[in-house]
Amino acid sequence: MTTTASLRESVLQHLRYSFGKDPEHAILEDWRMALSYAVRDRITDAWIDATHKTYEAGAKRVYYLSMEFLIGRLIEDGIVNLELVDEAKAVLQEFGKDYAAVLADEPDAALGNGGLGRLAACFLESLSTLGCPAHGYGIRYEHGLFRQSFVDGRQVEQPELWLEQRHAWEFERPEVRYRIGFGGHVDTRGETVRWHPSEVVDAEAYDTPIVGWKGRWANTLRLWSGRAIHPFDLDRFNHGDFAGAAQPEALARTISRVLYPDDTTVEGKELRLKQEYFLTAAALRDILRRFDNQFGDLRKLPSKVAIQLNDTHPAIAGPELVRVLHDERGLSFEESMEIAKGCLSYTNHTLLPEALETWDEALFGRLLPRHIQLIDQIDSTHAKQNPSRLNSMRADHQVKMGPLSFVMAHHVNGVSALHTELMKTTVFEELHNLHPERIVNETNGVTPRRWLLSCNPRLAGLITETIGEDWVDDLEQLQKLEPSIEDAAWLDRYTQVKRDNKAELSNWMGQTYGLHVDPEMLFDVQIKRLHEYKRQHLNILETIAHWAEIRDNPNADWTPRLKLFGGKAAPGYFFAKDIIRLINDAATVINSDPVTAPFLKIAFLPNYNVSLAERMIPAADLSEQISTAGKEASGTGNMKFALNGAPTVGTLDGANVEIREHVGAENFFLFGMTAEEVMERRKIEGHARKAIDADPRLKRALDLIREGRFSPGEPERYHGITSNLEGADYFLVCSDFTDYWRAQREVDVAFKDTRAWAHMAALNTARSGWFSSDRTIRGYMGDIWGATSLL
Ligand code: NBG
Repeated sequence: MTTTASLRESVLQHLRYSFGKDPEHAILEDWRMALSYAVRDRITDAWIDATHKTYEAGAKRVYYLSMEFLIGRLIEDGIVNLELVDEAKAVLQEFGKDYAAVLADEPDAALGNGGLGRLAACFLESLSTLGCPAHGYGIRYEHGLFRQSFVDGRQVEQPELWLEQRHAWEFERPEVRYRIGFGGHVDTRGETVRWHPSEVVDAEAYDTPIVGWKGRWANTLRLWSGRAIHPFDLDRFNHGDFAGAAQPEALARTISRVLYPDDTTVEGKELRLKQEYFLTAAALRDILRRFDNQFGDLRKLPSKVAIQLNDTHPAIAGPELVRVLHDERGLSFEESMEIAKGCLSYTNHTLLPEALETWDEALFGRLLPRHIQLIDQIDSTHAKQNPSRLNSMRADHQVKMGPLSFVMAHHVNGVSALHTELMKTTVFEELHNLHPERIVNETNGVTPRRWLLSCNPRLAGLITETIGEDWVDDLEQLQKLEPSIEDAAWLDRYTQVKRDNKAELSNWMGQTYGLHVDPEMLFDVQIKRLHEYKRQHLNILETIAHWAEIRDNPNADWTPRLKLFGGKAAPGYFFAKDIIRLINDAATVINSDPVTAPFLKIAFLPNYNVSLAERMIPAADLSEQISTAGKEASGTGNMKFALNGAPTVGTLDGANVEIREHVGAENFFLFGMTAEEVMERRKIEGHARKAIDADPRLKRALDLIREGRFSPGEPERYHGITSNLEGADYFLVCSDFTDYWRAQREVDVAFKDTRAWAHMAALNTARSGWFSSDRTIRGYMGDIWGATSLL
């Protein structure tokens, strides 16, 4: 039987026996589910095989603990990795179903905020592609990141209901349940210490197989869901208290109800801490159960188990593992600490001080009374071992999760070369000096399967035709494109790919938002979470200044540009929400200006998520990576753009530095201050004012905003923004404006020469191979985990 015929048979089987439909009555969702199940069956075979192989080899397993997995849709991942694209299209076509529509029917699982969560998802896919035995552990949030819409330009948040439609990818594991406790008291009898929690919930497992390239291997993403121990109180029910009877279940579920919509500060303090402990405790219980079944001797734990803490969110893993080994399994405290340290490693993802987790000791002690004792013991042990140490992880009535993670980890890594160096001189300066071998760098990467092969089939096709398909899991092979880039005919094909991608995006924007743009314009894209350090306001200021200049001189030879934005602001981050509204307001005014319309358009696409990124990135001409230097730990969007042939306009920040090194300085539009210059500039009194006085364009843009040009009838609407920029301007928007403007005008000139531009774009593709998450994961396996591939 051909592959198409067998896929067809299994789709029809599922339609009939899993969903009780025949093709005549199946709705779109039935087709999507049946196709997903047919694909899932094939993944499941690889998955079960991989599990057997791991057991047989007695291999070390990697456990990636993360509060976020921004996996997006999975159907295309499965189809592409199993190389079933043509077959799936053929089967659907036979029944008159549109492949793209079926794929788009899957809800986008937004179980993450941004970079950290998407990185975790790319890592899972690379771990499978490389055949490294691994589990991702996270929380099965019923509501992922909120859905964003705009009302009068303002962000409005609605709950995300990804589980409302049927979800094809998870296997419920009701038999895998762990009891997780909170609160209560600690009993000490001589050497024996016991924690007696006052509140308990069950963590129930849901497994999603994550398949790698060509289906050679699949690992597990295990997500925990909160369940009540006694879900239903019959007694209360019988006394007529119907709502109360169901209360235990409702309360238990609260723990896995929402993803906190903020990747820099922590809200809903107590519930968030509960979530962190819930995830971590359940994962450790599961890890130890698996270890006990296979190996038994706890001293071997570090040689069989590598646990990666994705940021400090699961930092409680240190004291929890010590608690289990010491209190429950009877090892000495010192040995427990050593074993825990042998298993744990920690990735830092940000230097923003407000994002480094600390917990009020009263709250912490109330919720985790045994853990706070253990943290004190860990801290004093560390202090004893390092008599010169000045800073404790327990100061100012706080528990500091950064230092705790550092002390309990055998390795600590940053996510780009610059960020790693800055870690050593800022947040972890003292600990780094005490343990100079502990910090290592693992520059982030992105999976080429999703971020090129599936999202950009035209470009992937041209690449494969030119150099064969080995690049898909060996991305550095893209270098082999370089000779072709010197061939004008090839370059024209490369340009045509981009043109087609742009036409597709602009058609889609037209159909979806009634937004009509000329695909010949330069597509200038900034998509990421809204944050002052990412400086979407620098971008809109430059746009406004540019608009004013076009109006002054409408007959000049302007390069037509579409400014595209996407991104969500944390609901409580009012400044960021104002920036969104300003961009939308500016779009309303500028897009309806007949004088400038041929040259400048602005669009902020709502509800930015993984699926939208997959649409936008292949169509981008220019990638905006304009953070204040020193603030963006790495960035991963920057890599996706470069790979898809969009040169960067950017600062020397995060992985931009390495992107520029790889693609070549001449293929990168650099501007702005360096991290060092930023620190110096901040010391200059009135730096913003000086910058404004020196640049009439900047002054004019700020004046237009302040005077209400974009908020007619309410000039004060953006005075929060203008006064911030004219005053403190902590993120140095004004100081970097002039150089940003210069870089943008260089972009204008460069874009006019279509061939030269294509040359630059294509070199970005050819030289981005290093930014594969396969390379990153190999780095973690070798430098940190001591794990090997079983393929
Ligand atoms: C983010 C950084 C990004 C980085 C990703 C992944 C958090 C807390 N940090 O620069 O801001 O690319 O992590 O490492 O989400």
